Formats: sequence, C-alpha cells, structure tokens
Amino acid sequence: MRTQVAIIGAGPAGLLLGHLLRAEGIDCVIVERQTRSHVEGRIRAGVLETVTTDLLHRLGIDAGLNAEGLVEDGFNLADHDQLIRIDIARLTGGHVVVYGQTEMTRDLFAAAPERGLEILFEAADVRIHDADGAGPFLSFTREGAGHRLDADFIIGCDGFHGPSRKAIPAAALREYERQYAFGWLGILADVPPCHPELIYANGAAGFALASMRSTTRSRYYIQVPLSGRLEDWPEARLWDVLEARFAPLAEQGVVRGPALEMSIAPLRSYVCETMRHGRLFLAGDAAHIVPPTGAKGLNLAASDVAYLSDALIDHYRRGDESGLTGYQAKALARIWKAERFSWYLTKLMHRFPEDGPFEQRMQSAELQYVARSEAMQTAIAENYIGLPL
Ligand code: FAS
Ligand code: PHB
Repeated sequence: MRTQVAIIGAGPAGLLLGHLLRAEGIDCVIVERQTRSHVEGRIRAGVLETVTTDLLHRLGIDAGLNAEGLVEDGFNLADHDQLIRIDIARLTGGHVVVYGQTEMTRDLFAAAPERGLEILFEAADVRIHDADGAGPFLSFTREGAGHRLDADFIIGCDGFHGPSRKAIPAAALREYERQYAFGWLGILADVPPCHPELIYANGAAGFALASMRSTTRSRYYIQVPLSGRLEDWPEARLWDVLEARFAPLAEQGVVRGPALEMSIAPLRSYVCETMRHGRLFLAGDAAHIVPPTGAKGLNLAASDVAYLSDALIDHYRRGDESGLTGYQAKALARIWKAERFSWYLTKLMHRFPEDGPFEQRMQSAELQYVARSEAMQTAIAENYIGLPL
C-alpha cells in the first residue's frame, strides 16, 4: 500500500488531521490499534476551545456540536465554600463549549467514509521504518496478515504510550516531565449537573470538579492518592463526597445516579520537544501531556494538527517547506503556554502531599486575590478559552 500521509492513531489528533488533509484532497490513511467501538467508548475530555470548534466548523463536521454543545460564558473556582466566578464572556469576549471527546470522536468517525478518510482498525504491532530516510513506511499486522504502508510522511498521533516517540533515537529526544502524587477519580452519570457552569473546587480534602456533558449528563472528579484503587470507591462513597463538596457551592443539589463509567487517571505534565525526526512528525498526546485541570489536552492536539495540516497542505500545494520546517517551534510556543496554565491551575487547586499549612494558606491567598482582581481573572479566562493560534 502507498499513501501521501500515514497517520498512527485514530484519536482526536489523528482524526482531525486526517479530515483536514482529505478536505484538501491529500491522500492519507489512519492506522489504529483498537476497534472503532473501543475508541468511541473512551470517556475523556469535556471542554472544547474555539481553536477546536473552529476546526469542526471548517470541516462541516459540527452538526452534533451545534445541536448538543453547551456554550459556557463562564466557569467557577472555589476556595472552600466560596464560589469565584470567572466571567469569560465579559473578560475576553470568548467562550468554551462543553462537548465530550466521546461525541466528537463519534462525529469524526461517522464523517470519514464519505470523505475518503481510510481508517484501518485493529492494526497490531505498528512499526515505523526509515523515518529519517527518503522512503518512510509503516509495517503492521491486520486480519492475520502482515502489511506495509509506504508514505511521504508519517504522523505519530498515537498518544502517550504509542510507538512514534520511541522511533526517535534517544539522543535526539528532548523531554521534560513532572509527575503528580495524585490522580483524578472520575464518574459519568445520567443525572442533571449540580451547577450550570463548571466548578473547580479546592477544599480541605483537596480538589473536586463538577462538570457535565449535557443538561442531563454529569461528569465529576475528585482528587485521590496515586495509590487509590477503584475498588476503594463504591459509588455511594463517591456520591457522599461529591454531595459534601458541592452542596455549599452549587445552585442545585448533587443528584445521584448509577455510574456509566468510573475511572482513575494519573496526572502528568510532559513535553517531548522533538516533534519532528526526518519525515516523522508528532502531534497531540504523543508529544505532550497536561494535567486535565486546565482542559487543555484535547485542545492542544487540535492546535498541533491545525499547524501541521496547514504545513502539509503548503508542501503539497505550493512546494513550500517553511510550515514543515517551522512546525515544531510554532507548536511548542503554544504547548508550553498551555503546560504552564495547566500546571498553575493544578498547583492552585490540589492538595500536594508535601504541602503543609503554609502552602494551603498560599493557595487560599491566591484564590482570594483572584476573587478581587479583574486582572487575574482576565489572565485565567484568556488561558482557559485557549490562546490564539
Ligand atoms: P489519544 O490517546 O486520544 O489517541 C491516540 C490513539 O492512538 C488511540 O486511539 C490509540 O488507540 C492509538 N494508538 C496507540 N498506540 C497505537 C499503536 N501502537 N498502533 C496504532 N494505534 C495506536 N483532556 C482534556 O482536555 N480534558 C479531560 O478531561 C481529559 N481527561 C482525560 C482522561 C484520561 C483517562 C486520559 C488518558 C486523557 C484525558 N485527557 C483529557 C487528555 C485526552 O483527552 C487527550 O488530550 C486526547 O485524547 C489527545 O488526543 P490524541 O493526541 O489523539 O491521543
Ligand atoms: C470533563 O468534563 O471531563 C472535564 C472538564 C474540564 C476539565 C477536565 C475535565 O478541566
């Protein structure tokens, strides 16, 4: 097989990139390890920046977003029992949209056939060959047979644990990482949200987040120790904690219901600055990870592929290599600002095991400053809606 652009991974990065290239008539094939239903079944991001929604509108794959997306003009921080509203619309003129990664992925898959975006599911043992040579190709097994896919370029959209970063020689990798000594225990349930906007709460027991997917489906998280196990958390215990945390803050009470999904995700800040190696490029979680506190993960994947698709289109349309040459520096400029904001909000809103009473007073003092400072609220708001491309 041969294509112009071979993409590894059918997550948000790979799917958005594939559609953006196909919209310009550029041949590409996505090679995905899992089944479509497995990918669609993942419960992940919930908040889309304009950068991401603009791509869906540009592609015309926005019917679900337009029908079900919840436009949010503000969100809330909480210092214990004090709600601090960040009025995004008034401070920035912008907004975010609550629309789940699950739903977005579903929409991108559904649009693939009529747009000639080929996705090879259940591709095992994907390997990258000759990435820094003239003839890069992928090898993989699928339906019991070995396959080779030759391409002009290989794009690693294979997430944090995929093979693309590992195809870059260790000596060429420039990596930065911060791991956190806690994770997020999340629950998804078909119950009405406790508040019309998101609430990020810092309290004596640490962080909690009240989010949603629609007016009838809620998504909650609480901070748990990294040693935390799902079996330590019967649903009733989690609902008790959520009720205690949000009762003083939310407009409505926390409505309980059976979990559609419960999971614990570790938190990490990570950047691989080597986003190009010859004809191999990295995009999305393959190149960077942020703690979900700032709702940046999926949105950074979108900005990476916005830059990369423009660069590939310039290459094929005009023989202009400047976009490809400049991709890494351009993407990193936005990545690092999002990493900073996500780290800042994580530091501000979580209980760190090494922190004592002084550090907790510092968090409260910062939140009280945010509560009274339009300048601080504006800075938080403009980062939350996503910095411009
Ligand atoms: P993804 O990981 O989504 O996709 C990579 C794809 O590559 C997957 O489909 C995978 O199956 C495939 N792949 C991997 N190895 C392969 C191989 N060897 N061969 C072929 N295919 C391979 N972000 C937010 O903004 N808000 C959140 O609330 C949030 N919550 C999260 C919760 C969890 C548990 C996790 C893990 C992440 C969360 N994120 C969140 C971040 C997440 O949404 C990512 O930023 C987003 O999925 C990035 O998209 P991709 O870069 O496409 O990577
Ligand atoms: C979610 O709804 O899953 C969500 C929202 C905002 C975040 C993280 C997760 O910062």
